[in-house]
Amino acid sequence: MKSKITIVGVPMDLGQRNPGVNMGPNAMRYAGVSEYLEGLGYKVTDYNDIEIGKAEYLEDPKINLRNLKAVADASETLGEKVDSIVKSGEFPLILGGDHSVAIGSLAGIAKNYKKLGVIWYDAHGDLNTPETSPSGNIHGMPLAASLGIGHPALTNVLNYSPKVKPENIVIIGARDLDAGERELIKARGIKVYTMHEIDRLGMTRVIEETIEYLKDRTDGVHLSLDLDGLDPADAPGVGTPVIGGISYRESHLAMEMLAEADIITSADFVEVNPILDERNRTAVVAVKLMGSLFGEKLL
Ligand code: HAR
Ligand code: MN
Ligand code: MN
Ligand code: MN
Repeated sequence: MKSKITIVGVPMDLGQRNPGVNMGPNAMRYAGVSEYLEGLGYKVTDYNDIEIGKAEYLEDPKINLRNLKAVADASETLGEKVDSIVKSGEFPLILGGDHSVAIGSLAGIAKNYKKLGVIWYDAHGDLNTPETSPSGNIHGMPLAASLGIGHPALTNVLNYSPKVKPENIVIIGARDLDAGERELIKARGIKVYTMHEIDRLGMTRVIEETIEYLKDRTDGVHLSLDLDGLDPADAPGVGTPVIGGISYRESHLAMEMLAEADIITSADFVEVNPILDERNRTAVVAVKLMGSLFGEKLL
């Protein structure tokens, strides 16, 4: 793991409809993210928040993409910032914001890796396109966009596409997939550990297999952790909770195993919504998971 971490806050709420997720970065700051990671021996710089445009009053009814321009613009800004962080030899730690922020994260990161791996820790696949999306919400589309599938304003951030190949992706925690997403997973052969596999194999084996799968075929691995991958009992402050999720203990173990394997080269933690939360618990959970990811030992 790199010894320097640069935090970028992305107060993005335009990829979905619940107010409050724009306050996610500050919720994680109040949960002590910088101090905690410094306590683990890292040099932490908080770049503060990138600027987000305004919601659109008039939507184009022909395209099923809410706030396309503002989301695409923020993705370009974030992509450039993240690219410069990677080029300075620092670990980019992006705090969301709704999951549409991963479009910009991956745009900046993937420029620096020929074979970037992605672990998508999420209740959802985020593999929708304007054609398949039931909501028009862009936070349901970032993984598809990063594969080069969807509207050009989202697939071509930083003027290249795709950011990641289907065989270099592992989705963990899926339990709410739309019909078009299931088709895409099958057609492209994306590796998915749904809750069914997590129950049957246990998180230990799921992460062992994930590491084994990604280790040799990739030259860097981005962890995109959507807090709704966890069960709402452990992470209630999210906009689209789905029961039957991954526990805090399992997630904590997953992060420790990834730390031990030392394969993660960048990360985003997204969908923390303090308005929907209970006493900032979900932000605290996010920060604790970051501690484990960055190698915290109990003894
Ligand atoms: N699949 C649904 C849609 O496209 C719900 C997506 C919810 N997405 C997130 N990110 N919270 O995982 O609208
Ligand atoms: Mn997501
Ligand atoms: Mn999700
Ligand atoms: Mn532990």
